[in-house]
Amino acid sequence: MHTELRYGRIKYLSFLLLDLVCLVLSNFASLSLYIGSKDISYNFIDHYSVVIAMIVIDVAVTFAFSTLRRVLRWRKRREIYESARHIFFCFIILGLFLFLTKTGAGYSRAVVLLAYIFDYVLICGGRTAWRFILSRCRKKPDTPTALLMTTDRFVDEGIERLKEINLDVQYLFLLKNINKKEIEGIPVAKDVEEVASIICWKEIDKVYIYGLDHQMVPDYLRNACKEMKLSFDLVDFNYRVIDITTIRNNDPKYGALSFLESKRDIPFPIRRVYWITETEADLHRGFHAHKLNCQLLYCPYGVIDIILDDGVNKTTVTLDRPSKGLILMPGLWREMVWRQSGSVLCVLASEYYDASEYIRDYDKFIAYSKKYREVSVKSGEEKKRSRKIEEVIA
Ligand code: T46
Repeated sequence: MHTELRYGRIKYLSFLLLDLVCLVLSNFASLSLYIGSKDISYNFIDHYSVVIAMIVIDVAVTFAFSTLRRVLRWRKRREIYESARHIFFCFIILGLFLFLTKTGAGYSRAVVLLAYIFDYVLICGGRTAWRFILSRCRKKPDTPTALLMTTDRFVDEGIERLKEINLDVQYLFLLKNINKKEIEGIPVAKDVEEVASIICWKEIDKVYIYGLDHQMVPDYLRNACKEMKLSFDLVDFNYRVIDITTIRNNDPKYGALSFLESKRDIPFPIRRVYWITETEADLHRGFHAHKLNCQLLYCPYGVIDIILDDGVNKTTVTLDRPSKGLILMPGLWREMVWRQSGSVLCVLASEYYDASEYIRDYDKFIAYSKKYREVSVKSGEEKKRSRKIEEVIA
């Protein structure tokens, strides 16, 4: 849709002007028909007053019900409905005007009704034609433009990643607003309403969600994209090692305080927290992958190796300090090895416990990960998962 909205508010105004021209033309057409059929003289002073009233009512209804913003969306049936609703409101208000004013008392209701019927046909046809002309005039940009939604922890990485796949990030939206108006010269939307408005009015080809679980995408934004027929892609990583913010006092006897913040450090909703204690050295646990569960692992005491396997490559991350965290997205086989007795493993998880969401058979995992990679895109040196949000939800 937005290909036709690339002209932003200018296009909005051009549609408003088009509406008014259609309205005036319809009015004169209906009046000529009425006078011609009845062969009567007509008070044109009254007529002009009614035309002016119609224009004022039309503009007021347009703004009050955001009619243009609605009708500028793709879906034809929706536009037909929105236009009908708009005309219905105008007709009711004008009816009141005719009923309450002296000018209106002597004015023919038939002319008004006919004018609105003409107007409906004219604006539906006129808008389609104007859209067609605008889309023909549109100059395609060299690099597609994108709005990137992510957390402040992953914003720099996300911008880089999109550059790698030849996308120009024009706007940013961070899950938790950090009161920054821009990052690296890219404006940051302050809330979802602003994002929806950007999607609606600005030159955006795609919306990208970087490093977040799809559940973090607000419904409002999801619906706005859907309505604007804007593709909505998730680009995520398999895992990320993060530094957990840790505060130390000058006096070491006070120890250290580490913290994690939802929507800033944790890119998924937290539904479950669990921890593994009373362990002995060389304990091996895990041997499974998750289909849905996103996790953040950290070891507040001791040393634990996390061996990760994406079906092709294996890597080991050692959690050896409380300030080290490991974000795991679904689709990774893991094995945990306790390197020190008594080491504690803490996990923040995005899902409630559900045994059916685990893959505990390695052969099944290999088959699953192969399927998963089929929806991946080659980006930079490693493969990054990029999925349409509809695929994720399905
Ligand atoms: C993971 C690693 C890091 C529950 O009933 N509820 C729970 O929330 C959990 C986590 C487990 N359980 C039951 C299921 C098993 O009967 O506890 C038993 C042991 O679980 P599991 O063999 O899955 O434990 P680990 O150490 O292999 O894996 C656990 C988590 O299950 C897993 O999600 O990523 O820790």
